[in-house]
Amino acid sequence: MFQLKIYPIFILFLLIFLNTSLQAKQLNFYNWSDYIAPDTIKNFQQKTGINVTYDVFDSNEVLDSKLMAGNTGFDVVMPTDSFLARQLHAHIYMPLDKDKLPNYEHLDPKFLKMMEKFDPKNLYAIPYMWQSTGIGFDVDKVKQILGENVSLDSWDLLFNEENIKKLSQCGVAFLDAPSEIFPTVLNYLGKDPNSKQANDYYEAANLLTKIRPYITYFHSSKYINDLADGDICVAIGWSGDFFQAARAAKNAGQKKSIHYLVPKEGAIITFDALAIPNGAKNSEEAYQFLNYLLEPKVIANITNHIFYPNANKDAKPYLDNDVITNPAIYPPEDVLARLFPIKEQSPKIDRLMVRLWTKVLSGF
Ligand code: N2P
Repeated sequence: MFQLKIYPIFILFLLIFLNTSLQAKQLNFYNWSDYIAPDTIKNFQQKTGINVTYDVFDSNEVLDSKLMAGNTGFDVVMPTDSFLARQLHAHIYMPLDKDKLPNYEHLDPKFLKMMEKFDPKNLYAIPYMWQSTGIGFDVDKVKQILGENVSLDSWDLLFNEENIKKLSQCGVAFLDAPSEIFPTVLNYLGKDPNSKQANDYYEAANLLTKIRPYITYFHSSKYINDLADGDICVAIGWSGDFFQAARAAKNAGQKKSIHYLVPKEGAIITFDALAIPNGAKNSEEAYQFLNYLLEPKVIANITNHIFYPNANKDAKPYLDNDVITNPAIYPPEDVLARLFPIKEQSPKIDRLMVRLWTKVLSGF
């Protein structure tokens, strides 16, 4: 009798135990598109047994609205510096327990210092890669259209109406990112790229509206393949993406010379950082993943694939020679001196940028 009663309870406990211990550990990672090596996630899964659900975005504005709405289910996300600062003011991230990140010591103190402007005392985020926002173009096509002797060193290439009008024949793409295009245009107009004056943004919007008819599309990731395939010939985009475009063209057997330019007037420099949203269900797995990404060999392998410089001081020996010696990936001092950061803006200016952007896009 006694045995009969205890038996089903025992089975039940055994089943519950087996179920929890056999349940695969999980991690939900939301990353920029084209921003990791093809084998990074697979290697991490093999090493740890943690199953990774991987999803991508190509816009800070999209990531931000998801995070602000809450309950995303993401355990690790990757905002860009000024968006991170704004999100930190909204208290949406967990402070990092550095004891769980023994590889944190590999980070370059120089980059941690830069990140402090956005994440004071580096409490919440880990710098991953950095970039500039410049112009990528198919050299032959641009020269064909603008002439062999055209000087390819200025934002005039796109912001001068005569030039962009001609280039529109072969296709022009702009990032769909008001947070980056407005500061870029303000800087071109000789204004503070982080201006707090509403009038400056109206002026930038006027310029954009004037050239709007010649912009084939606004999109923040499509330009990589389109440039490689010859569907466009010039784009405003993020530095590493253009080397990915050049690789795609080469792999497709095309003899194309895709160049990246930080124009003489200057360009934006941004850092992307890894952070764990509050309420993440798999924070232990998130720590394991962050610590994995901080391994010099792992992060070097990523840089070798995506052509963005990372923030890890011990990764250099593992970088491919043509990556570390490429001045467009690891820029020399005179180029670095032309780069300027974007600061966190007031909500008023943020709203103005978004409003003007909608108008520019619709062409009115
Ligand atoms: C990669 C995008 C780079 C990150 N496609 C932009 N902050």
